[in-house]
Amino acid sequence: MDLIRRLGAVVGPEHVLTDPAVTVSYAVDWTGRFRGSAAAVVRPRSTEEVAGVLAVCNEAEAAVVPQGGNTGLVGGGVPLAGEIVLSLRRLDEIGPVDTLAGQVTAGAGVTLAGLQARAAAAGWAFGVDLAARDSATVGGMVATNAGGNRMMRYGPMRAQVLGVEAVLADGRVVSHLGGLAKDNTGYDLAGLVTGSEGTLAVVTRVRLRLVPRFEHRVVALLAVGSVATAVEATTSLRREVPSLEAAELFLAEGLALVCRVFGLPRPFAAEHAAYLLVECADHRDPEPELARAVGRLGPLVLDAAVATEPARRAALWRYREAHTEAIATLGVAHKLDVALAPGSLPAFVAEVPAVVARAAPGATTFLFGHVGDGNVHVNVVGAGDGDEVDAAVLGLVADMGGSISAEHGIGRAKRRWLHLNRSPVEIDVFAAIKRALDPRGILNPGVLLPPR
Ligand code: 2HG
Ligand code: ZN
Repeated sequence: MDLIRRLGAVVGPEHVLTDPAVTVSYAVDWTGRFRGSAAAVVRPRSTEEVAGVLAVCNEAEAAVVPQGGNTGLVGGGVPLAGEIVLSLRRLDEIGPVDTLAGQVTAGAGVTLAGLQARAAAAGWAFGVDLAARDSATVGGMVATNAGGNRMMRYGPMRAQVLGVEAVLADGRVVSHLGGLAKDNTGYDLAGLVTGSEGTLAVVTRVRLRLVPRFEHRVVALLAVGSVATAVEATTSLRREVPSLEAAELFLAEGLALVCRVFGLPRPFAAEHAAYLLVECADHRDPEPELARAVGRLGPLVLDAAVATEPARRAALWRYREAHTEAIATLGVAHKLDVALAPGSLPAFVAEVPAVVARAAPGATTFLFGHVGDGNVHVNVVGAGDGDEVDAAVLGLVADMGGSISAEHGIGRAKRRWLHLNRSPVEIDVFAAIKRALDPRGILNPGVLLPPR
């Protein structure tokens, strides 16, 4: 096929993969819910090669699905209809840390763990962290505006991005990597591309701000009697503990599953309804400050485990971070990543299981998430291939004034329900921006917006 030959001329024939036995892993998402096929997987090594690939695809009007570490959970990075996969993983160069500015420039294919290691070696840290750190890549995290578990302190990916280099659908390159903290010279293209899920441009390099690297950390796992208590405790800790950087929630059923699947010891002798995991970090030991604030919560806290030593801290985090993998052992999960105002969160969590049971009798619901951001991950297993459960849960979210996508994006999974959160005028504006940047509609068609 002429297109394949032309792509080979840009990146080298050995970086255009067409053998289905090889491309298959690029054509299915981590959960197994979104599965398709790729006409080819193209693996460029530089911005120039990405530009060449897109120019060829645009001319041929061939649809392109950009892909990073393929850790997305809404089907936004997998080809479902024989598209070309543009894998950015080989763009894995990371520049030296600018220690005076506290910034670094990273290629789209750099993993989050690689970025974190580079920052740490220079005495800095990166503000976003998430469980898929070893596979998730900077480009994908920018494209989805990833949130993660420190968002309450440092904001999402968008708050770390000072500039991007990106390739437009027609192969032209926009590059704004100067990293000036103050730069009001027109439209914020980096902000626009961040969170656009590969539909407006392909991010190739990013200028990122770094945050202080704290030597002292404390993690506490608090057992509480209800989600309402977890929300209330989180608010108190936010108000009283400036070093607080994470507040995560999980429930009795999720903990029992994690302990069973991974053979972990239960953290407490008794079972409790809800668990709040908090982490504080500072240049001086934050433990006394956290202990005082937890003490003031009094009888709201039914039991507590505290850790400062790294292995012990990681062991407490594992109860929360292992939820995703533990649930995956039960089957393909419908993943509904939603956000509610703190005042609505307890009622939402209480109502979801009944809503799920009506939509998919016999399905099992697990709820966990980033309570500090009002972000709950509703995971439903045993709901079959249909999307009745998605419709029911997202409808409830919208009725309660929440967001149908807190941090994972819209992708293909939630496109049908975008109207629950966005007005017809907003969706028109989205479509106009899409037409302006990608007039032939080759970039990630069917993701976020309806296909043309
Ligand atoms: C997390 O917070 C991730 O662990 C994954 O966002 C959530 O598996 C999920 O639903
Ligand atoms: Zn999450």
